[in-house]
Amino acid sequence: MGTIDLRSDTVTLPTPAMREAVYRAELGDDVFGEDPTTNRLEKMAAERMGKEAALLVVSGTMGNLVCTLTHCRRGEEVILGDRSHTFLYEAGGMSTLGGIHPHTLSNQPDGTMRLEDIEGAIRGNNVHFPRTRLICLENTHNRCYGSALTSEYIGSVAALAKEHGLSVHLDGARIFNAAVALGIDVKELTANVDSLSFCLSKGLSAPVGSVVCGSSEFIAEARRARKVLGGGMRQAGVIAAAGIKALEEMVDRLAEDHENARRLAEGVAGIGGLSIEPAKVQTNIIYFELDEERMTPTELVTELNKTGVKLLAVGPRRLRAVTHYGISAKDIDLTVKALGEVMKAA
Ligand code: TLP
Repeated sequence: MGTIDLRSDTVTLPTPAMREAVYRAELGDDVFGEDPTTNRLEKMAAERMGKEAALLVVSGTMGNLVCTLTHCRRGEEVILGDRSHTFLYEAGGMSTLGGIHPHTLSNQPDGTMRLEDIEGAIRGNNVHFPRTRLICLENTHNRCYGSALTSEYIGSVAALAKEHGLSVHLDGARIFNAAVALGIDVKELTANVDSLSFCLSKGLSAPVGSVVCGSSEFIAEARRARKVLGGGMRQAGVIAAAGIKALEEMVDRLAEDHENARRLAEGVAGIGGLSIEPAKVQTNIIYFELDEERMTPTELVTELNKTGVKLLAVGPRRLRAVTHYGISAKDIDLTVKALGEVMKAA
């Protein structure tokens, strides 16, 4: 059997339609605003998200950083979850490059932060304190089981932010997974945030790229922040062309990934020594625990690799699997079989 790579949806390869679109893309210099394909993608993304404007960036990490740098000045503070990607996995960019102070609050298992915790974290006007400027949310929430934040929750956070003169940024790396899982238009999830970043290169399978969306004024400033980070790209249409196909052709099929994630969770639940709550699986990310001490997650991953199945060990007892374009129901069944055999042999 070939490799079944469940480490991340970032491993997805461009579709034949994307390769064709890249080949045929009309190009120009995007720093002069003259790349027609990038302009088309940005217009399309802004419309899709219900925002005035959009900006193509290299990665989700750059998207979140560009937005944070645009919202905040040095010494200002961002409220965000302690399990958020921005806090855990973006190399501390906001403080390294922006002098911006992260204020973390507990993420609940469903990826939310309690409204009362957020309200309690907003600083008063006191010379001892940094100034609170921004609240960041993540949807779907990677470390919180790929859970989807609802539009009602996002609306409540945005109302709180407004009351206190703060802005809201959404790390929507997998925002389309959330919209598909909730069965709603993605605009309902973005309507109340001031900025968002979403990824073309995860479940949507484009090779590179994320898009930042917001007001025209915000995006004009974000374009400067992107330039500061060295992210002004020239014939960026080679990236944007695949992104256009991603938006046109790859969104609705995410439901299949969610179905496969549930199938995998149910399979894992039936294997002795592994535990998971399949009911928690809402989108394409599953986490499960290795209960027994006879093996570490890293050892399990190594053994499983020998069968052609790749997973990620993400904690002292925890593993992660992510379904995506290129993973079929049959691959899931093979994975469950391989996992069962490795656990039995251990
Ligand atoms: N997540 C990656 C790893 O970095 C963990 C993954 O495999 O899931 N926001 C969220 C919610 C993300 O999950 C990621 C990537 C990013 C931002 C960053 O995107 P990139 O990798 O494009 O910088």
